[in-house]
Amino acid sequence: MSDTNLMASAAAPAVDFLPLQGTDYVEFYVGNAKQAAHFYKTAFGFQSLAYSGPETGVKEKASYVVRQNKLTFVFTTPIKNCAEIEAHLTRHGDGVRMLALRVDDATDAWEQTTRRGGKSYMKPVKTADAQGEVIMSGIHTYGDTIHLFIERKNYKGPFLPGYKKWESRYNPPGTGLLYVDHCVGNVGWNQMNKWVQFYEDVMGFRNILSFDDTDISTEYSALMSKVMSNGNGFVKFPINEPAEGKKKSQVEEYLEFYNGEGVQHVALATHNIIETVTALQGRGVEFLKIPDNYYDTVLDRVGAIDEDLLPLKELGILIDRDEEGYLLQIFSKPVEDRPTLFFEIIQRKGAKSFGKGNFKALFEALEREQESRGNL
Ligand code: TYF
Ligand code: FE
Repeated sequence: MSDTNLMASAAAPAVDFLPLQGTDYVEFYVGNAKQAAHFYKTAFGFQSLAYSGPETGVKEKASYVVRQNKLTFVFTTPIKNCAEIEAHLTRHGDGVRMLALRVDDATDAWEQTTRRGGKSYMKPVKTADAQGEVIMSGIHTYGDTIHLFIERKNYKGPFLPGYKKWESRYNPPGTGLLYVDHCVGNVGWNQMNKWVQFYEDVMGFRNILSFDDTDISTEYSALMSKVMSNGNGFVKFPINEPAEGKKKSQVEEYLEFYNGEGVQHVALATHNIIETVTALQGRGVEFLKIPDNYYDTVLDRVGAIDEDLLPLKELGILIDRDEEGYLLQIFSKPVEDRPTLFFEIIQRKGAKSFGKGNFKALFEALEREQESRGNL
């Protein structure tokens, strides 16, 4: 990973055939949506937004929608005769099923992507209620993960037709989480370039950064990674694949326990990482522990920063710098019992990169966790 290449000038299609307005929502398939929604309200500071289930005429599944600023999470669980979700749960445990992207025209998004080889998950479908109409379509990506295209410009309801507003008397305060910065996919051995090609050809993304398998990967958790970005940079999908190293790759551990490819981490942006992580830790969110000596030399590497070093050290927040500025980031432990999905909290102060300078400290911390699970 000593060979990071900024490729801001990489050829992009002349016309963006898939204009994206950002991440609309992330939908998780879980074993118990009622409890998952409670956890994300309590621990992460989301607010109740909408609900769909038997009480709204949907018999086979229940979905709870929570929101914090521009972040919307949906937790869906099977109730009865719901083979698709049951199969997903049996195979993967709790995990991300849908990365839903906001578009102006979901019919065009589906036509553009399926014409270029995208495999359809859902043809454009219009749903409506008294609050207006929504058009949704979708295609498959890596593993069992789906990209939905959501056109909601003619909709005023709380979430989607079929959902009712979820009024709750339990409204814990927010933690300053703002929006999805990026979503990382773990793919199988030698599959990274196939998926890079998919994002380029089918979705019109370009490769803006690459981390390759060099000296560091022989000492620490080995992986290769390429960051894919859409035209306006609102949607960024790094793709990891495992690499041979001295020890079992963290990506390999994920693939084993998720039983295949899937979303590894979702990075959530904040404007004040010290306040956000203080709140999250106070509510029981667990983060990877970075050794204190990281902070002895970090300012020699990144130079002056606006924040005091002491709170960053106490919280375990990592710092990195690129040509355009710096960033602050921290990684949660896996949020379920399988060592699969985790969250990153990130505050960008100009930097557009992903924290390459922290990979050594981060991967050592990840390895200690892997070792504690007996999976190294
Ligand atoms: O998204 C990224 O690229 C960074 C770094 O398993 C990273 O957050 C890369 C691989 C990984 C964990 C973090
Ligand atoms: Fe990340």
